[in-house]
Amino acid sequence: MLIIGEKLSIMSKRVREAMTKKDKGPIQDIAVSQWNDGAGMIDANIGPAEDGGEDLMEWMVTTIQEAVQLPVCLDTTNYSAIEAGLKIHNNRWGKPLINSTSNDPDRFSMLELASKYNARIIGLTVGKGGLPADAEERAGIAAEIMARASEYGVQLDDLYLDPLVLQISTSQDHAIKVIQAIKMFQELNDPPMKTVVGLSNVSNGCPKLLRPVINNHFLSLLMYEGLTAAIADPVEVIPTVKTINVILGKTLYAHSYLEIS
Ligand code: THG
Repeated sequence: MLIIGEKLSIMSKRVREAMTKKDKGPIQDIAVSQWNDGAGMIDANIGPAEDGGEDLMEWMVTTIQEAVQLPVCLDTTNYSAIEAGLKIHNNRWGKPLINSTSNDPDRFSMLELASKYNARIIGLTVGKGGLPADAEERAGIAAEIMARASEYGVQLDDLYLDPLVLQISTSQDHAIKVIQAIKMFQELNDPPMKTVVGLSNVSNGCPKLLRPVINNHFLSLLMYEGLTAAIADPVEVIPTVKTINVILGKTLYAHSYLEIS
């Protein structure tokens, strides 16, 4: 299970201020703690970044990789900001992950970048219009994204399918459909397709005390269905990841299993 640290996000005030001031300290502190807590990749969510997106993503990737030996997930809709990040990404710690392409024609060109820079890429199973109604519709969109990835020269092994997690407080019926979609996506190819979710989306808008409870139980169900990766807070989810890996027989039980990385 790959945990992509979610905390370097424009949604956080501390991160937003550090990005504005180009203050490396807080960015590197957060990157290092996520690494120590078990993240295998760091999400750099700079928002739409319509002005100065290239400089900002270049600065984020450099700042993060000065502090941690991990690949970066480039999280923005800004094409040129993604390209700027890919150009300076240090692939020694693993291939970068473009976040994301989808069935929206405006996002097809992200596949061009994945092919050109030998990057991995997330395929969000949404189109330009409304959200898919059920798991079958998500799988249909996933198949279209897979076909398009192949046309652009992106290997299916580098594509991570994302069903798009919605908040349970307003879209309760979507949670079970996301779990079903994770199972269905894998069946679209042999070897199975890789999958990813933005885990904390599920508990957005819920009381602070409930959020980790909902996030962790949702993650358990998704792991049971074979989820490959989650954008999440590593300090919050790593005990669940380790425990589910023991229960599913992916790691050998030891009394000290929570302490073993
Ligand atoms: N799929 C893909 N990418 C994504 C998402 C997805 N990127 C963004 C998002 N969803 C995943 N990242 C986050 C990051 C933070 C939070 C939720 C999802 C979050 N943060 C708290 C908040 O805003 O209240 C705490 C912020 C803070 O540190 O103060 O909930 O689905 N492909």
